[in-house]
Amino acid sequence: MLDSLKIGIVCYPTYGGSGVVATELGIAFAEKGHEVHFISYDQPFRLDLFSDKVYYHEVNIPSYPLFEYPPYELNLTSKLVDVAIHEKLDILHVHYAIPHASAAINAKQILSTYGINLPIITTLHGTDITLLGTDKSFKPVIEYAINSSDAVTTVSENLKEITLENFNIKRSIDYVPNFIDMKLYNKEIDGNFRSRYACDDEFIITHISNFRKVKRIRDVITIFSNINKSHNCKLLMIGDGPDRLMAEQMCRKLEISGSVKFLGKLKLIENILSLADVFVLPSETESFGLVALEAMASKVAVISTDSGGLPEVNIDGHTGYLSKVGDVDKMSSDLSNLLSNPELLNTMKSNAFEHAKSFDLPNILPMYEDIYFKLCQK
Ligand code: GMT
Repeated sequence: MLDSLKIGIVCYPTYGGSGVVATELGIAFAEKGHEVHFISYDQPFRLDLFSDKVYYHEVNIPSYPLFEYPPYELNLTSKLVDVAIHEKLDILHVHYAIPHASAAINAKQILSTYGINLPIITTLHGTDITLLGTDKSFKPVIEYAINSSDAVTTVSENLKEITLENFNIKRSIDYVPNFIDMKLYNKEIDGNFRSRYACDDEFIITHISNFRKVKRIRDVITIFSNINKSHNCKLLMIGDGPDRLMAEQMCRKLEISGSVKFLGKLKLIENILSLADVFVLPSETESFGLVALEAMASKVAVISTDSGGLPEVNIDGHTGYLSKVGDVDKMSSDLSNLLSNPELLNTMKSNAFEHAKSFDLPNILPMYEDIYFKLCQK
């Protein structure tokens, strides 16, 4: 029986939860003695570990005048076949349906012509189902990739339900929640560091995302502007993306730029989260909301919408508050209520921390490991 595996991991390398989960998972497996091969078009942004158990294989995308659109999926497929053969992979774990799961299924079929059976586990993260999945031009590919994978997982119960509702799924789907490594959190607040962002008597509100439309950045600024009138506070905006300029312009127009700092893409978000009091996530949809969990692990209360899997992470009235998408008035009054009641805020902060512990890495890693070993023993 195998006791250590050679695991291929395919993920998006960019600033986003699926890449974070895939990277942290790979690092954790390497620490358990498995050999992990990351395959992507760029170094995953949280992968800065030097270890003899972790390898990174870059997918190169040559440009030919004939191709108006570079065929990334085919380059990825070829790379997967090459890595699987030469690194003797036991299993391939792909994060995100398009194009990763579909390239993996293609690679699996090619490998079968070499007499190699490579089990594929696909993890669905959200937008591949909730946004791309509703686009009819992708639906047959996503459906085929899900049905042809050897195991499929979703990061929330809600995402599992939505997948089963929207696609003709002919296989079982396992729910494996996202996780955080609690060891990285639970740090004492460094007063000197905090004073660079806010005065002692000011609260720190944060938001972290890739500033895409789905994150409703406008709502974050509106909520802050509403409460900034009556509370001493600063807003730290972490991340970058299409709506950043709009957000900066909105702050200038509302004359709150002095209280809002845009910090860009930060790698070690646990440092900045350790300074925060409340995290605001007014997303249109969120399959899980990993950043909310990261905030909770940092003892930060959460004001979020109730969309997708968020109620599985942020417990209404216990770790923070939930509101309907777009209800900035309720989100502003919930935030104001928290800032006006230090005792309530502290209770919610410690509830958030306690609830985050149930998503600690040692609780979740065995769920994936069990699936891996089951597939490899078949
Ligand atoms: O939310 C994003 O824009 C990034 C996206 C991704 O693919 O990385 O995040 C999705 O996966 C995360 C990890 O599983 C989840 O925590 C996010 O909720 C999910 N985003 C959406 O559903 C919008």
